[in-house]
Amino acid sequence: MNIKTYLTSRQKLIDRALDHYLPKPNTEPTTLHRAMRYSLFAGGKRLRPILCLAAAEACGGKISSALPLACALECIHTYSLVHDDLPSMDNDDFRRGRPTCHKVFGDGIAILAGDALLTIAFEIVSNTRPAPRYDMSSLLREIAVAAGSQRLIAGQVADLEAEGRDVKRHQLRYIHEKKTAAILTTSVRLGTMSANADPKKLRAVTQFGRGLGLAFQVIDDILDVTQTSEILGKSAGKDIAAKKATYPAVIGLEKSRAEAKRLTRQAHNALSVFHSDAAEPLHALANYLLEREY
Ligand code: GRG
Repeated sequence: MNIKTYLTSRQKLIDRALDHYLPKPNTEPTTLHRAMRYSLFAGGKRLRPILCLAAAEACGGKISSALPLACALECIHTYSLVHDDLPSMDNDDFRRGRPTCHKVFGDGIAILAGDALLTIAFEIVSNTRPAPRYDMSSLLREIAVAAGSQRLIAGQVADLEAEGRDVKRHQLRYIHEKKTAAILTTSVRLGTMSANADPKKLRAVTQFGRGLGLAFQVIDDILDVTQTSEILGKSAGKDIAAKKATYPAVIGLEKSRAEAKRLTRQAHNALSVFHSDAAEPLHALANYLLEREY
């Protein structure tokens, strides 16, 4: 399969659906809706929703059943970026190739746009028609737990608290699991749940998501030191400047690359329960993420 063509067609599908779910820019309060759309349609890779759809595909599900869940994941991810960029967090001026939300709309509106993106995610999930094995409350719980105080936010807390400290490898793994791998794992799990897959397949994609999510963050850490801001579309070299806990800082660049490859191999292996054709997009996505340049 041609992964570039696949990604472009999925991105278009997701963007159309997001445009449908988001209030129009002229809906009151217009500043808020413009700020939400500014960050959401700033050209993100749409990885989490694409993974959600690919997992649904691997389990023989319908794209249309997974689409609301995929959109909800992108809203939660974008909210986390908007809040992460705030002066009181990572204080970033540049994201997805343009000035950050608070730079354009001010801190107050950026905070509220993030809040509204998080909230609308749950409204969008309510458009899903659940499959027999996984009812609405299990879908809501899945997404709430992943975004909540013991996963995404726990990762952000640990990340903030680790700044400037001497961080051990197991602490770094904890941050990556919570901050990055949890949402990526939930992305493939929700796609799988939308396809009414059996518990064996759900366990397999959970393992896949963990390996892929951890590899993704190791690569993200590597790119921060090896790429330019222009290519990344966000400020490069910030991790070192902010004395962030990263893989290259803790184990060095070469060992970090080897670790990303090992985790990606683990992710591939987790998919052995699937028919190889059905899981081809998931395999291709894992390879693409390992080789990515931004
Ligand atoms: C503020 C609650 C809260 C959480 C913040 C997601 C996060 C936690 C912080 C963002 C900073 C960061 C480096 C997080 C790790 C996840 C990550 C690598 C995000 C970037 O994801 P991409 O590369 O971005 O998929 P695009 O813009 O392409 O969607």
